[in-house]
Amino acid sequence: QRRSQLPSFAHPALGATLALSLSLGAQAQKVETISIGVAVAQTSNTALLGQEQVIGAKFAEKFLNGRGGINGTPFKLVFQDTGGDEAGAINAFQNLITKDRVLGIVGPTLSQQAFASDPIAERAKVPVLGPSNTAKGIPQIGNFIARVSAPVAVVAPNAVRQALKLDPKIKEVAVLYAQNDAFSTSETGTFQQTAKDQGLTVATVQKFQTTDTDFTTQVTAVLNAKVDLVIISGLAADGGNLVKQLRQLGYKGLIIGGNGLNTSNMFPVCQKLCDGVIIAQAYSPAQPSAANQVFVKEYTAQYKKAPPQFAAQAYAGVQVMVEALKVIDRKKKLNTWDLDDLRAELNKQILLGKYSTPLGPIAFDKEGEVIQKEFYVAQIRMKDAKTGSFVYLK
Ligand code: 1QQ
Repeated sequence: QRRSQLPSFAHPALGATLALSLSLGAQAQKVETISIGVAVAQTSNTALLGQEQVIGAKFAEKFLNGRGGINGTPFKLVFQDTGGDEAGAINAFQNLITKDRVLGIVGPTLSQQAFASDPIAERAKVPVLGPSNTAKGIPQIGNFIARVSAPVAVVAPNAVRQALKLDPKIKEVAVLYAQNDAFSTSETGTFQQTAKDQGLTVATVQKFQTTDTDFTTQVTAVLNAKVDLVIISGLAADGGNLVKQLRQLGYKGLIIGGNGLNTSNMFPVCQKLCDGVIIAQAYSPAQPSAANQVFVKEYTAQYKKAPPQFAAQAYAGVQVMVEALKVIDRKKKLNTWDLDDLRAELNKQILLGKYSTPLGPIAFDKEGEVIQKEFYVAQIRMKDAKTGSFVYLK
């Protein structure tokens, strides 16, 4: 009962006056540095995914500033670690909005976090680009929320179709998902529907938690169901352990991993037993656009490996913000704007633009959903316990 804790003089009208004058005070803020916030997981198990986003964003900062930044003025990325949970994402967003005064935010890592933190940016009228939020319903959180990460509904079915291409005899499927994660519950819905649409029988559906480490119960159920395909929607640590335990206990068939398993940072978890896992991709280093080919060339020169999906998407998120800011700056120099107005203008411009990114040409619909054409499927190939790669399938 918050209301009863208010001091007796706190009349609602007084509260409104106070809030108004505070927001007027904030509006007087001019834009001094061109700061873009990056709120991704740098710690916790979610950092297995977030680390690649940090690399992709930092690469964008260096690469795009090297090519003139915002019409000759460099921009700055401000990183705030979200950790792996909702509270961490909320805290990172609040810091970026009120302390760092960023123009827009690329983040957070998980859809589970986005459903908690994006409403904060929406209320503050700060544009957000989700770099990896793929659950159903993300752009619909609000007018200031868009994403460069194509939704599970369009990405995930590609993995099932590819599995059937590799083995047309597949009939029975086991589906497993992390029930405490919004992305995983969204993705498993798509996987289960796609399996049925492809004429497959979902023989068993098993649930787990992203914090689980022992999957004996679920693996036993999968083995008893005698399936020829296993489809996992979880995150990297739990997903990797699940793959490992499926193989250790004797499962021999194909495994599809969802987007949460889409990182080589999972290799230390399942090691050689990661081999063969099929994962749909919203990015390919082979995408032939000039924007992607120069990105791949310079990224590979710097990191000695091809860019992974999460790095490419984080790069694209920063790139979209930068290109939208360039357009605005050409009409009215960024340092002459007031912060609130520029944030609102940036949001408008993001949605209006068309962008040549490493993901291929992208744009946004009026809700902020990414419009992207090309998707791919890759398969993990382990050379030994430590080293492996994602091999793109035809
Ligand atoms: C989401 C995801 C994650 C697995 C990406 C890191 O797709 O949470 O929406």
